Amino acid sequence: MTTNRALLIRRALAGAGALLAVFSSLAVAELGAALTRPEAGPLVAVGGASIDLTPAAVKDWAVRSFGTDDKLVLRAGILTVLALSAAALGLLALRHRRAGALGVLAFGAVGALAALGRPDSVSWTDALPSAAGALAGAAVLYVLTGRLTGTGTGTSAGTGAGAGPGAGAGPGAGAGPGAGAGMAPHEPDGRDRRGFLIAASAAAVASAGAGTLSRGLTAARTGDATGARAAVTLPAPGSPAPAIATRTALRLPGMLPFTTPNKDFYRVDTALVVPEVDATAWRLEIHGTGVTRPLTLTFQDLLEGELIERDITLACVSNEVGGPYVGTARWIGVRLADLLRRAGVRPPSRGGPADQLVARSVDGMTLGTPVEDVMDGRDAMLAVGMNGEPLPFDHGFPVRMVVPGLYGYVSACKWVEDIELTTFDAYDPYWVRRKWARRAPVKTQSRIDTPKPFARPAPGTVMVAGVAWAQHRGIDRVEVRVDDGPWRPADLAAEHTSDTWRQWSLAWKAVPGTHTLTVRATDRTGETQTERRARTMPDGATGWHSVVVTVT
Ligand SMILES: Nc1nc2c(c(=O)[nH]1)N[C@H]1C(S)=C(S)[C@@H](COP(=O)(O)O)O[C@H]1N2
Ligand SMILES: [Mo]
Repeated sequence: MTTNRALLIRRALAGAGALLAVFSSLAVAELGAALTRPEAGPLVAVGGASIDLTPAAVKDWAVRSFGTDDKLVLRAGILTVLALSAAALGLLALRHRRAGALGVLAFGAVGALAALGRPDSVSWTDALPSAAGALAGAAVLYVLTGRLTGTGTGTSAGTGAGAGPGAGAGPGAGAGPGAGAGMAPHEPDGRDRRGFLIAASAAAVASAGAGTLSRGLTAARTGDATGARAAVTLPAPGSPAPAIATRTALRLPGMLPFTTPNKDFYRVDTALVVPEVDATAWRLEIHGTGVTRPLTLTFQDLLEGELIERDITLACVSNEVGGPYVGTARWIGVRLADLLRRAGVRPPSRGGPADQLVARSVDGMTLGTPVEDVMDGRDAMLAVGMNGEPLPFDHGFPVRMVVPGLYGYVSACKWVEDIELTTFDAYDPYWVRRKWARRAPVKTQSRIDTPKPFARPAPGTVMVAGVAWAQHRGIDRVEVRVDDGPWRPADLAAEHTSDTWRQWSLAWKAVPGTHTLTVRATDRTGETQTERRARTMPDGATGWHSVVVTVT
């Protein structure tokens, strides 16, 4: 009974010790990362590697289910795996102390390899944070389990079996006068809980210190980047966007604003740490096949260029029918086609040898865009501003691409630092390697924003309203159907430009009962949205958006 209990306690302490070892190693590793490169920390590196290794379907599901919280969920998942492995390592260490410590080192090796394998890793030093963390964690586990197995060395303090909860009945309970002197022999069964607690507290305090320090360093770094961003003044664009007319932006209750505020703009990317690029050190290289004059541009070069300002609706290929990953912003930037011409690039239709433009971001993401689309006269740009301010960090500061009419994953590279002209045959960028389509023009879509699903409006006139988009083709017609009734034309708000979504509304005479409202749009090429349901993979969802409401 007592032995059983003692064993249980020892196991529990071993588990706790191993958890502490993991905590220490993460704290030390994150401190190392804060001192060198935040992206080289094990959580970020392993998280990033898992994102890259996750099958596209699962990733798509994660984006759909958790939205922008997908990264939080991933982090929680990694920590859970670590905690469970720690418990196992703790038990192992009770029997084989070295093996336990080696186990921690193995986890460190995973972190180090993940860090070195990241596409943005440029130096072997990226392995250092994980290595340092693993050594610290292994040492903590080794020392702590030593206290539990009686093989500990050095300054163990004590007798105190009585310190454990519920162990008061045994002989030698309570701290005798000799306790803490560091000379007392171990208990006969080799337990040294007091020594364990002292060592554990020391490790906990040191780790918490390391954690706090790394947070402080990260905050200081963020402060610098934020300061640099705040110091940016966007010049007035030479070619401003037309004002948004009141007949363009309906003001109906339940409808989203025509221009999506930055704080509400959807965010989809693989970055676990949002890159905080120092705009003053930023450079963009334009080079590759058919480039006769390679360019290196600074942020200042772009600001001093001819700036255009355009309202453009951006959509994600992972957006399901009726989904939220679409938004409209007022972008300021430099025409990408102008820069490409300066570099000597000709589009394929003029005999240029490159048909794909691969944009690469500071975090190693690659997106491939048809050169023809970028140079066909549309407002493809390197954007520096979003809704009147420099790009938010989340949305690509200092510079990102925006190309009207294409899904984000084939056009909208954030934190871009390199543009290479190549061919679709020669290179598959990130998402294409994960089975998404090479070319992905935005599909014509429409969405009911009000009433909300399962709303219970009163009978009488109910405003049905929403948005429709077919960037760069434009929306010509939106129709709404109640149950299986006839399609009725909705009232279209004025078109702002063919690159933006178009709002629509319909006054519906609602009669009691449960009804299904369905919407479909027709773009200016005359093509009506297909009813056929397609998944987001590989080139965007199709189907009609429906909302079920009960009129009472
Ligand atoms: N560097 C980088 N750029 C990126 C991505 C990314 O993961 N990394 N995601 C792309 C995708 S899939 C989309 S839909 C848009 C989203 O841009 P937003 O987050 O500003 O809305 O960015 C694109 N640009
Ligand atoms: Mo996307």
